[in-house]
Amino acid sequence: MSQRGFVEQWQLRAAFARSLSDMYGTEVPAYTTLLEVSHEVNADVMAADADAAQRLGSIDRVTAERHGAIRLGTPAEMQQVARVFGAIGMHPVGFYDLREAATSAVPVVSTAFRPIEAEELARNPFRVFTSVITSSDRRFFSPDLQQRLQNFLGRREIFPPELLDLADRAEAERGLPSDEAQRFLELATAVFELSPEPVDRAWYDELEQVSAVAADIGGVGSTHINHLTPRVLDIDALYERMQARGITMIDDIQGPPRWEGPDVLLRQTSFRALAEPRTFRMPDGSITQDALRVRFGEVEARGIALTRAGRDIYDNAIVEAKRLGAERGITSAEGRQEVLRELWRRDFPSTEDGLAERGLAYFTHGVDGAGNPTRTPIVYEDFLPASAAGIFQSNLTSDGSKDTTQEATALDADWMAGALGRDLHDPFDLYAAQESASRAALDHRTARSSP
Ligand code: OOG
Ligand code: NI
Repeated sequence: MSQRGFVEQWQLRAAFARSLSDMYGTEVPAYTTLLEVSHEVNADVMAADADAAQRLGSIDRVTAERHGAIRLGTPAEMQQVARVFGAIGMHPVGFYDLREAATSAVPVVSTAFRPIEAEELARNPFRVFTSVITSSDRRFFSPDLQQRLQNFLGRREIFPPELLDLADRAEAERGLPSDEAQRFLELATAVFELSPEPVDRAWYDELEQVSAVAADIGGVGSTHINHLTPRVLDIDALYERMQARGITMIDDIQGPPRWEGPDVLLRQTSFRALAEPRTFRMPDGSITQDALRVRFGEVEARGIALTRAGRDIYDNAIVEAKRLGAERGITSAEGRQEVLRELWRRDFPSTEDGLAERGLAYFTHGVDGAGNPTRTPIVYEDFLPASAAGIFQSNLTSDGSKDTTQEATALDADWMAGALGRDLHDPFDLYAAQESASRAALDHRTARSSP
């Protein structure tokens, strides 16, 4: 029970997710359509079979579930955002190198902030995919451009000191008194609003030559939420209904195919980035109106978390599907789904039992009311680099440029942990710990109840 007038971390997290969602809905009206259609689809899936629909999380959790995506400029900004997320019980998990996963120029590396304990995820699973520009990577930025980019980024202040102070208090005290909680929510939401400040046209365009993502991050004096993604229980139905409402979707649903066996990992799709009015300062000092297309609307369906062995099968299947698709001259999204289904039928067991027996997925173990053993799949809480790259790319207006004769800067999970000044959790370790905790609790129970 929360003490009167004190807002606990999970309540702050849930309130922040709602506040961002309300703000983003006023900025991007198509997002509101996406939410409406998601609710319709989820209601239909629930009506058809409520138990099956809630196999991977209660409908309350799924309805409130969102992930955000943000893009930052420097290790210092990453460290600050980690304090803001730390305040609301979200911790950095996983390292994603989109420079390698993307074929067009996407000069970022990323992590995801999210709750890491099962109870916290059940209370509110809000997560944010957080990327930082790799300004030291010579394939994208010359020494001169790197210097100017770093100077520009070094001058901006994204997180006001008052917000960071409140964040540190909330993290230390595991929540905030309600007045301070309110202030924290206001300040934190404002950080991710689209700024009306004029954008320096020449600087933005120079960065856009390198990469639209670089311009979106380093071409402006603030940051903004790029997308906010609801979870649906039937992503194919959602895709069709969005198209029927006249909203243009990207060609594919990324990730695993729709098939008759268990859903694993994550399936995602998005509507195309929309033209949004922005103000520019031209080289002659005049102010003009134009539009930018950087923000899009994404939606996702979640499946069972795979072990490393399961993940290897997944990664190989995605690569092989690409190769087969090219070899067979396949050009349609449905054709690509067919190839994936063929590989899934070949490589993945068609039942949860099969996944468990072959050690390909994570489950918790328990007993039901009658003392019979039960096994419940653990839902995948993370992201997929190939899908993330696909989503980034399908929404870029140009490929940008990447000088592949240059050496890549080595940036890895350790670099990310150093930038954040915090431990970076490994997603596989978290799922494995959850599985073994459930086994330990079960052994304990069995030991107690045996004579
Ligand atoms: C992040 C793209 C990745 C996902 O769901 O995989 C992502 C971005 O566009 O900033 O959000
Ligand atoms: Ni996303």
